Amino acid sequence: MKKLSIYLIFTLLFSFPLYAAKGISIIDPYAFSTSSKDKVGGIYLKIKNLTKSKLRLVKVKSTIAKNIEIHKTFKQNNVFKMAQIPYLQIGSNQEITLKPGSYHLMLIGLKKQLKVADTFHISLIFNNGDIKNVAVKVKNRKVTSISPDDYDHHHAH
Ligand SMILES: [Cu+2]
Repeated sequence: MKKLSIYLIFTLLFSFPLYAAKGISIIDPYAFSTSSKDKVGGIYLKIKNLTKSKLRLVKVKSTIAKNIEIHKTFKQNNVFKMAQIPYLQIGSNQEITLKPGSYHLMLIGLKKQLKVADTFHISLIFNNGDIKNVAVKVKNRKVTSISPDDYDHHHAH
């Protein structure tokens, strides 16, 4: 009898996180700190699609910037460039990592300086109607290695 109840507790403990993770998970959203003059910034995070169908991240909103674009970084003639893409597709049971030098979310028209340890909120809108509201943590740029070209493109006037 005791064995059975322990078994049940274990089953509940281990099945709950799986159940809770079903759907879309947004993991470790962060942005880099900016200077007072910066009008752009990057947001990085991991998206897990645990649904049975492929998903598209189609829009990102926040009150901290006028606009948030979905960007990809690519290499052209040995120079890193970035471009806006209309959506980010994540296959069923797949994950995608937005990171410096790769896919990222670009804050355009920042309304507030991003300071280390601050947090701000963004809403990620998916094509299936799901909306994920997450807090983005601001990190010191120097802490993480970054391809400087990722940023220079937007800074070129
Ligand atoms: Cu960008």
